[in-house]
Amino acid sequence: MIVLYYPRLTKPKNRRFPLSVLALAAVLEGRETYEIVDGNLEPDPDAAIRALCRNHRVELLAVSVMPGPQMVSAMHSCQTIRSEFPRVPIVWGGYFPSLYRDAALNASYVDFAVRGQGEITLLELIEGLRGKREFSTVAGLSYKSSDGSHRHNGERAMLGPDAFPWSPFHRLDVDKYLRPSYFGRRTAAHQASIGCPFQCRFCAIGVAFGNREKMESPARTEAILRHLVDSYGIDGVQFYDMNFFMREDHTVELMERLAPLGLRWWCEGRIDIVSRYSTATLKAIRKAGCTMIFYGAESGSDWVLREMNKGITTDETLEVAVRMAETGIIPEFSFVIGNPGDPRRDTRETISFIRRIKRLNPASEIILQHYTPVPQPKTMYGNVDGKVTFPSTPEGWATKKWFDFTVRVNPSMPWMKNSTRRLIDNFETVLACRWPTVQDIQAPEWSRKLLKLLGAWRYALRFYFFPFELRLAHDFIRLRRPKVESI
Ligand code: B12
Repeated sequence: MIVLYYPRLTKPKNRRFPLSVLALAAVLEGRETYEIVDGNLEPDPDAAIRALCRNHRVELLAVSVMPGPQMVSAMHSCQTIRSEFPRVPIVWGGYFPSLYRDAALNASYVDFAVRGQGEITLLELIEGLRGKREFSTVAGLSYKSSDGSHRHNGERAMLGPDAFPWSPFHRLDVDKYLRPSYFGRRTAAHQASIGCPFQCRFCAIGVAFGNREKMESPARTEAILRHLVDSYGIDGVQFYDMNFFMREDHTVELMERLAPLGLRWWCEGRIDIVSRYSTATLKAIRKAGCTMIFYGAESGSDWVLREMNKGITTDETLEVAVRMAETGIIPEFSFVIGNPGDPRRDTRETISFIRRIKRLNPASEIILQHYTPVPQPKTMYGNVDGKVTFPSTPEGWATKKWFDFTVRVNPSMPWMKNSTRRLIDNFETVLACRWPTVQDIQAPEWSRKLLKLLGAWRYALRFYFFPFELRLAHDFIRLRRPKVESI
C-alpha cells in the first residue's frame, strides 16, 4: 500500500481540496492500493498513518510539503512514523523539497525528495523501490546514495494536465471540503494549468517547475467542474493556477464553457496579459462568473518592477484597476514590498501607489507582503545572494525566525530597517481597517462600519504611526486577513 499524506496547514474550517495528493492519487487509481490521509481533516493524522502501517504493508509514505505550517506538520509526523516504523520509506514532494532539496534530504526521516511535477516521478520511484528500476534513472528525483551523499537526478520535463487522469474525488469525503466563502456556499478548488513561463526573480514557481506553462483543455476543465456541480453541488471555485488567463482565444472558449455552470469564482491573472484583453473578453470573463482576480502587482515603482523582471508596468496596473471597475470584477492586488537596494523608497512609493489604486477603484482588495527571497538559478531579486543563508534542515526551517520568513509575517531581513518594516505593517493595519476585505463573510456589517470609522481619519491624514487602537479593534472583531487567512 502507498499512503498519500497531506499534512495539516490550515484550520479545519479553511480546508480545501488537497490538490497535490489528488493529482498523485489520479495516477495510482486502478493501479495501486493506496490511502489518502489529510491532516486538515483527520483529528490525529499520525494515528491514522500508524494504523495503516500496522494493518498493511506500507511500501511508501508519500508526503506533500509546502513551506511553512505544512512543513512543520510534515516534520513532526515523519519523525514519529520513522521512529515507530523505521522500515517504511518516506518521500517528500511539493514546493519545500523542490526549493530546498538538500534541506529535505538532511532529515534522517526523509529518504527521497521529488522536485517539480510529481505524478510520473512517483510511479517510477515505486518501481525503483520494487527493484524494477535504478533510482538514478528517475528524472526529478533526489535521494541519498549508499555513502550518504545526496544525488540529484536531472529535471523532469513537465506534462500538461490533460496527460493525466482526473482526480479521484470519490476517494475524499467531498462534502467536508466544500466550505462557504465569498465565492459560494460550497466552494471547490481546481488548478487548470501547471507551470509559469515568466521568470520573476522573487518567485518560487519557475524554480520548482521550469519556465513553461501547460494549460488544461477548456473541454476538460468544463467537464471536471460540471461533475463537481452535478455530483457534489458546488457553486463556487478557486482556481489555483499561477496564470489562469494566457492566450485570449483559449480564455474566450473557456468562458463560453464555464458560463452555463453558474459558478462564482476566483483566479490568479497577470496584469500585462489581462490589460491586453478586449473589453468583449473581459465581459465574457465576468459573465462566466468571475468575481475576483488576484494580480501580482508587486510594487508601485517601475524601477523595482524592472529589477524583479516582472514584465509589467505601474501604468498597466492602474489600467487594470480601472477596467476591472468597469467590468464589475474585484481586483485583488498583491504587493511584495522591500526592495533590498532601497527598501524605504520602495515602501513609500508603493504606499502612494496603493492610494492611487484605491482612488481609481475603491473595491480593489490589497495584500501586502514583505519581500523574502527564494533561491534562484541565477541571482535573487535585490542581489541578496550571500546576504541570506537558508537553513539546512527542516528543523532549521521550523524555528520561529524562518517560519516567520516563510509566511512573510514580520520577517527579519538584514536590508530592512525596523522603522521601514513597521511602516509597512502599520500601513497595512490602517488600510485593512479603512477598507475591510469583502472576503470575510462572517463579519457582521456593524463590525465593518466600525473598522472603517476608526481607520478613516488615519487614512485621510496619512497618519500610520502606531495604530494600536486599530489592532485592538481588528483583533476583537477578528476580521479575516487574506494574507494569513489560514494559519
Ligand atoms: C493553494 C495554495 C495554498 C493554499 C493551500 C490550499 C490547500 N489545499 O490546503 C493556502 C491558501 C492555504 C496556501 C497557503 C500558503 N502558501 Co500557498 N499556494 C497555493 C497555490 C496557489 C497552489 C498549490 C496547489 O494546490 N497546486 C496544485 C497541485 C496539483 O500542485 P502542487 O501542489 O505543486 O503539486 C504537484 C507537485 O508539487 C508535486 N507534489 C506535491 N506534493 C507531492 C508529494 C509527493 C510525495 C510527490 C511525489 C510529489 C508531490 O506533484 C504534484 C502534482 O504534479 C501555490 C501556487 C501555485 N499555483 O502552485 C501557492 C504556493 C505553493 N504557496 C506558497 C506559500 C509561500 C504559502 C504560504 C506558506 C505563505 C503565504 N503567505 O502565502 C501559505 C501558508 C500559510 C497558511 N497556512 O495559510 C508558495 C510556496 C513557495 C514559497 N515561496 O515558499 C506558492 C508557490 C505561492 C508563491 N508563488 O510563492 N497556499
